[in-house]
This record gives sequence, structure tokens and C-alpha cells, in this order.
Amino acid sequence: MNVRSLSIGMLAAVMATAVGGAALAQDSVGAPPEQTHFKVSSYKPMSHDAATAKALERFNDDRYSMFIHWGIYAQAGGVIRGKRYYGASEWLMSNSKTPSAEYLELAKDFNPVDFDARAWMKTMKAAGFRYMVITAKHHDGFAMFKSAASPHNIVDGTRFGRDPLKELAEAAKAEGIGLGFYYSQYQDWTEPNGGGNTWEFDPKKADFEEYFNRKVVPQVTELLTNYGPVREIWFDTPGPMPAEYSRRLRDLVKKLQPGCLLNSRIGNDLGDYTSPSDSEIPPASLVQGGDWESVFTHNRSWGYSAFDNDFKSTNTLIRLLATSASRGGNFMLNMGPDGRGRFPDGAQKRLLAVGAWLKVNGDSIYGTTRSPLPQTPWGVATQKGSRLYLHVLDRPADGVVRAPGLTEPVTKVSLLAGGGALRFKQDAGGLSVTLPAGTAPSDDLVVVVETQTPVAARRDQGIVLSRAYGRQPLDVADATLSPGVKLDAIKTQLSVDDLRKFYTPVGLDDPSKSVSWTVQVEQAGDYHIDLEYSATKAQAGHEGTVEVGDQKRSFGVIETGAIERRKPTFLTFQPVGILHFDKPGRYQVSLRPQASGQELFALRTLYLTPAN
Ligand code: H79
Repeated sequence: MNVRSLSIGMLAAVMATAVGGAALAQDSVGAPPEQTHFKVSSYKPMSHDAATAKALERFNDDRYSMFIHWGIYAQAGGVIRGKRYYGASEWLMSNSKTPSAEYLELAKDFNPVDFDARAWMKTMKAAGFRYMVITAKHHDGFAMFKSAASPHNIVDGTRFGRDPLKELAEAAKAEGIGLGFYYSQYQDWTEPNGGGNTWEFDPKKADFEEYFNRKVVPQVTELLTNYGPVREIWFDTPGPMPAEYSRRLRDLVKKLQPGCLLNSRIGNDLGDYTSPSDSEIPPASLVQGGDWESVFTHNRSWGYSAFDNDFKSTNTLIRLLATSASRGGNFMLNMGPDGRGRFPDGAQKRLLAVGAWLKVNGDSIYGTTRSPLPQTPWGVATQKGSRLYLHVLDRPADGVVRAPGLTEPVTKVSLLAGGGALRFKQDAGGLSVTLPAGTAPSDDLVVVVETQTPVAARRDQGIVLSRAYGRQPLDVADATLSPGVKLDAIKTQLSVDDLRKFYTPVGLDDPSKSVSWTVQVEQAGDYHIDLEYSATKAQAGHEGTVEVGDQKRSFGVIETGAIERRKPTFLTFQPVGILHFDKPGRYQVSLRPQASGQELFALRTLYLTPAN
């Protein structure tokens, strides 16, 4: 993904279609096979018991963490029976429909003699990670720790014979890095009574209760008893698991370690914080102060893949981290160590480069709260008391970074990287900061704005549009929907590493209904409109309008194809016309159907681009 050339809004678009994974299990193993529309996750604050609330405080302070997928699939590296399986290597057994006995043969060759817990922790420390979550057991059922509940574990089932979680727990403690475990509680492909293996076992004959009691409860107990304090158990793909099991798991974890956090994929709304879909940062407008943690993988696989070196650039990683922090969430970045226990070089050097950036700019990430500002074209903001951090991810053509409406008296503006005070201007319209000429290009140039009183939230004041930038996105997820229109998440998925997700309005079927955005136009002038959407054959020919005041630009819908659960969604990018803004200020941009009766189309984004 080449993000350097993209604006932050475009990055959001890229992220939403990004490769790398899947969603809540309901979407993959529990949902009806054809379902394409899903309920939007909640990011509202919840109430918590004291131990959980305290753990969440630290969780939010940490902001950046490392996710590690490591199992016997690392030994295969995406290849089995001489055939490559592209995408998620930890899904190798499922993708190749390999029977359990044959798959478990991998354990015989698994001997990660280069595994060095201390070295891993030193790298994590230098990379700036505050805590780590490692796969204790993935869907293949093979435990990466000593377990009395199943012989399929790294100590009893490989000639390596060591317990890496034990070594990691000790090294993590020594380096001051938090420890968390991933545990696949429902899918277990090498267990006839576990979920997910349909190529070998008959799901109708599965006795989940037996599996749960014999393996899940004892193993989760081992994880919370033998490795010291555990920051979080990261459950995944609850699938159709009844609430009773999520409840029992929750009670077990909280009984053993009251401060251990649970992600929402424990299932049945019993988590302490929300896990968005794999490879998703929730849209700014959906985030309402709740606790969440995004997970992305560095390349296109979660486990090690011998032929995948498509590592996200340092710049992309910093953008993902800053964007998550600006929306009040954590960024957990995954990497798959290989069968010898090494971090792939291509990943390691980029992790360390992010670490170098954090060494200088960490104050703008750790311990920050979400941005009080609306969407701005230069990047995102984070906040810590009376310090506001402007993350300039895309430099303005005129060298001036604007925060409209920022009226709290500013006492000082400087670069976090040092170099003295910067020139700024503040008036009733807000704050303008002139970036120093000749500053070296940076992945994220952080400007610190110090104010007399903390900058108050003004997220609803409208998306900022500037002529110093090109195409600027107005996403449906950030729109105001008229009564009768609701927001859905559309998810289609071909493979674990190919989830396409976007937010769309549903109920846009009458001229009285609309989607609208408040924009703050910085300079008068013409702006070109483009629409990004998907439309079925039946929707082709529908007409709609984009309106600002009494300017109306109409468009006709073209067919892009049906949205199908197991196919990528095709979105078209359609030019509509030009809008004129007479003077700087606040405007409403609305989109509505011209006729009633049928859903107009599946809109994702309206783009405005300065035109001459
Ligand atoms: O651990 C990583 C992934 O292996 C895991 N989540 C991250 C953190 C994950 N498990 N399941 N999924 C992601 C979703 C999988 C969806 C699919 Fe499929 C698997 C799509 C195609 C193959 C299930 C089976 C749905 C269709 C067939």
C-alpha cells in the first residue's frame, strides 16, 4: 500500500478495503452465508467494575502494542504438499483442507532454535510497543505453551520442548512490557468437538460442551495461572457460540485475574473493549469515547508466510498509529515470526523505524486522548491536557496548518522534534500555524499547540475543506442521516486476508431522505464532486442530486454489480459536477434520491476536489 501519495481520508478508504483479515466471527463463521449487511459496532463508553476500569486506564495510556501469530503453521510458512496458499498462513490447514493427523505432522519438524525471548522483548522495547499479545492457541488447536489439557502443545509435542510463553513472560517482566494471550475459543480444527473443521468432522455431531470443558476451560486457567499477570485475553471468532459460554469464560478470567481485559470477540457483547474488524480503524464519527483496539498485520498474513514480503511502510504504520490514537483507540500491529523463531527482516527494520519516530514523538501518542477537532485535510490530532498535538501527515501546499474554530488562547506553538517556537496566528476564525520552511520531510511532523485551557471538543463543526489539498473525502460514516436512513456495514470476504468493508446508508429511497455533511470551506471557489458507490442492475438509471443551498447537481446511477458475500465489491468512482462556494464558511452538502420506491445505491464516499 503506497500511502505517501494519499490523503488521510484516502488512507481511511484504503484501510477499509485493506487486505489482512476478517471481522468478528459472526461475520465469518456464524453469519448466514449470504449476509452482506451488518450492524455497526458500538464504540460508546460502557460501565466497568473497578479492576477493569483501572486496567483500561493503562490500556488507553499504552496506545501501541504488538500482536504475534506464532504456531506450527510458521513451520509451513504458507506451503503444504508443495503448494503455496496465498494470504493468511495460519489458515493453511483450513485452506488446504488438510486432515488433523497430517497437519499435526508439522509439529515434528517445528524446532525454533533461534527463539530468544529476551531478544524479542528488546526489539519490542526499541520499537515502542507497550504490551504484546501472542497466539497461545490459534484455530489449529495447537498450544504454544505447556498444557495438561492436550498433548498438542509445544512442550510435549515438539522436539523443541521449551515453553515460549514462560520465557516471554519472564522477559516481558524484565523489560516492562505487558503480556497478553490470543486464544481461539470456538474454532479448533484438530478437535472433532471444536468449531470450524468441516472438511473432516461433522459439525452436527460436535459436542462443544465436551470440548469446552476438557480443553478451553483448563487451558485458559493454565494461561491465567502459570504466567503471572496477564493484561488481556484476546479471544477470536466466537461464531455461533451461545452466550452461556462467553459468560462462563468471562467469569473464569475475571475470577483468576480481575484486571485481565477481554476483547469483544469473546462474543455475545461480553467484552471489556471493542475489537473492530481485522484491519479496520473505526470511522471518527462512530467513536464516542469507548475503549477499542485496532489490529492490523504487517504484511498480508498474520502467521509467517515464506513468500509474503509485502510489509507496510514505516509511513503507513505511523499513519495507522496516529489515526488510531486520534480516535481514542489502540493500535496493535501483528507480525509472524518464522519457524526458527526469528522476526522477518522486512518487518523488523520497519518496526524499529517506527520506534525511532516514537522516541522523538512518543508524547503525541502515549497517554493521549482523542482529537477534539473535526476532520482536517492535513492529518489528525491527539490531546493531553492543555497540549494539542497536530500530526501533519500531509503537508499543505501553502505551508499553513489550520485548526478552524480553535479559540482557546494559545501560549506557544512548536515542533515536538524541537527547534524553537513556530509562527502562528489566532483570530475568531481559529488558529493558523506556519510550518518552518525547509523542515526535512517526515512521516508525521508533530506540531505541539499549548493553550491556556484545554481545547474543548468541536468535532461537529464540520469537515474542513481546503484548496491547499486535492481530493478530500466526505465518508457516509461521517454524515448526518435524515430520519428513516440508517448506517450499515457492508462486508464481503473472499479469504481471510481479503475483507472489504465499508459503511453505507440504508433507506435512501425517497426525495425526502438524505445524507448530508457539514463542511467548513476555507477558501471560496469551485469544488468538483465525485461519488464512490456500488449499484446493482436494478439500481442502474436511478437518479439523485448533490445539493448545496440552491445549487443542485444531478447524476444517474450506473451498474457496478451485485454485492455478494464471497466476492469483492466493485465500487465505481463517478464524476458528478462542480459546486461553487461563494465565500469561506460553513455549508451543508446533501445527497438525495430524485424518485421514491427503491434504494438509490450503496454509497460510500462523496469526494470534493478543488477545481479551477
Ligand atoms: O488471527 C487472525 C485471523 O486468522 C483471524 N483473526 C485475525 C486476528 C480470523 N479468523 N477468522 N477470520 C479471521 C475470518 C475468516 C474468514 C474467512 Fe472464510 C475464512 C473467509 C474465507 C475463509 C469462513 C470460511 C468464511 C468463509 C470461509
